[in-house]
Amino acid sequence: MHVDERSAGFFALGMAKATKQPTILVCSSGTAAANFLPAVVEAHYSRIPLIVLTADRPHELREVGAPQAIDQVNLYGKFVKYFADLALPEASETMIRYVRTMAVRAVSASSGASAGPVHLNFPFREPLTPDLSSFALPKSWGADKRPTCKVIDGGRVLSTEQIRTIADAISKSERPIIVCGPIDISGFSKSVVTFSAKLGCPVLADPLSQLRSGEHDKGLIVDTYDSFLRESEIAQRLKPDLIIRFGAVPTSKSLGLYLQKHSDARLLVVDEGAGWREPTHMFSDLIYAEPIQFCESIIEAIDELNLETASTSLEWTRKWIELNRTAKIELSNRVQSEKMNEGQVFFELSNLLPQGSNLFVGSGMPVRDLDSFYFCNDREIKLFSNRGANGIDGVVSGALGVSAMSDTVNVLVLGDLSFYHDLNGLLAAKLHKLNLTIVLINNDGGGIFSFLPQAQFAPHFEELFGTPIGLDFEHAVRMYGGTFTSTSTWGQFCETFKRSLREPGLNVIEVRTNRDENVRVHREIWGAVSNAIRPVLDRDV
Ligand SMILES: Cc1ncc(C[n+]2csc(CCOP(=O)(O)OP(=O)(O)O)c2C)c(N)n1
Ligand SMILES: [Mg+2]
Repeated sequence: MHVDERSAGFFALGMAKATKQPTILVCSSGTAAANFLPAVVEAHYSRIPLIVLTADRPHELREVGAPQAIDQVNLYGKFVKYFADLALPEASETMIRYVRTMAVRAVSASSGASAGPVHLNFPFREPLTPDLSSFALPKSWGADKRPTCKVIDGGRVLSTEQIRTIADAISKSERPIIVCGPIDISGFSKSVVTFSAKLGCPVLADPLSQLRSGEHDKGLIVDTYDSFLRESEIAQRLKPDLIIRFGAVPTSKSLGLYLQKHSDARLLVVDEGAGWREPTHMFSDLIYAEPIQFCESIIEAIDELNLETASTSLEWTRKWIELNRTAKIELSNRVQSEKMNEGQVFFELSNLLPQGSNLFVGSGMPVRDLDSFYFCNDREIKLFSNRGANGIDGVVSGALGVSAMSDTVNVLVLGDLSFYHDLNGLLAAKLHKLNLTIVLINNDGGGIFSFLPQAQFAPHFEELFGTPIGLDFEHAVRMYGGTFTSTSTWGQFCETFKRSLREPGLNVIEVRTNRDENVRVHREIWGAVSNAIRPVLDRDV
């Protein structure tokens, strides 16, 4: 139960992200249903299974001025994979069979690749009061509660011929890289690192690829590319001849520009959901295949055909690893200071988060700082973010939805505007007694915009982009029964953070920063990285 449907939508989305199972959202009619739209849009683009059940008026009361009635037919437009306007309920065997089969259809449509939202609209005639005292399954269902039918999906499997052709092309590459964007498939990390080891090539891993945490081998994983690919000479000289990309489009802008710069390299995009996710339009091959199976079958084909993979230049891979090592030393040293800076939150969290934690990260600077400062570690830590549509709405609810489904440490890091946007979402923490530590990076406005060229236009920048809101969030957090601590030093932050993990419920730790100062610190760090890595390019490694 959640009173605000907009928050409820994102809460359900968080639950579905955590379980990877379709989550059901139910509401009454009218704008209640319309408030699910932002979450439905995010579910569509991030491929999360949601089943939206909306109540509606019967046909004779539609579009004739009846109260709380809006046109709900195809309300979510093309953002749902399947829509049905169901028949009025009827206690006949045929109609019960019909509605149960619709349930199977909804589950199958929402969870089949690529997963996404579906919408079933239910008309009801008055009386609308349920008789809960006599609530029982209809007799015709009998003892058998199994679905009326099952859907058997063969999945996307490439033919031997297709695999061999791709394996042959891959094995000829001298300077391959693997790029992993946001992806969450159990077992993928292990499988892609085995694949990269076979090719002997580096893996550029977005934090949301889940590759930076866990027990798999990380010897070939590059987690600092965002900082060193900013250096145009480096980006120019690291010339790949083959790029194999998995998952959604990576967060890093410098990585995007790097890939665009090398448009002559062959770009293979592997997509289990048969989508079209490559904004540069530069893919040479769009491969619709399940990623784990893809990695395994290419390795098999390379072995079977005795293809020579040693063509990957050793120097090429060593150069990437050395650049990564050097950049990481510089980033780690520079980001740590007693006076708080935003990037340090993620650096500290990659050390502080215990085994099995969930870390949800908001849009704006947090997801970018996650990319820059959250480095590889061997603990199982699951990372979440709403990267389908990159909205700053529903972040609090998304994290609470994840927390509702997992009995572990749950942490959310987000900016002040994102926090404000979904303050209503905090109600779920109180009502459902959820555990969540929120690290609120409060720079009083949209810090991300200070990095853009419009930051130079002083007279209107603050009003149109910076948008400071000057709120003291402590009152709101206390209203929902949470604790609120503002921290000003790292010692204090770490101590408060560790304490919050021992104290159940909602705990908010505010880190106050300044947007101008934040840009200065980031540029200083990137400058230092650039100085440290340039010599590596010319050095024999
Ligand atoms: C619903 C929605 N409205 C507006 C935006 C545009 N937008 C992207 S980032 C951002 C600012 C975020 O500010 P904050 O959460 O404080 O994070 P910061 O950039 O300060 O780290 C805005 C307004 C968006 N992504 N989603
Ligand atoms: Mg902010």
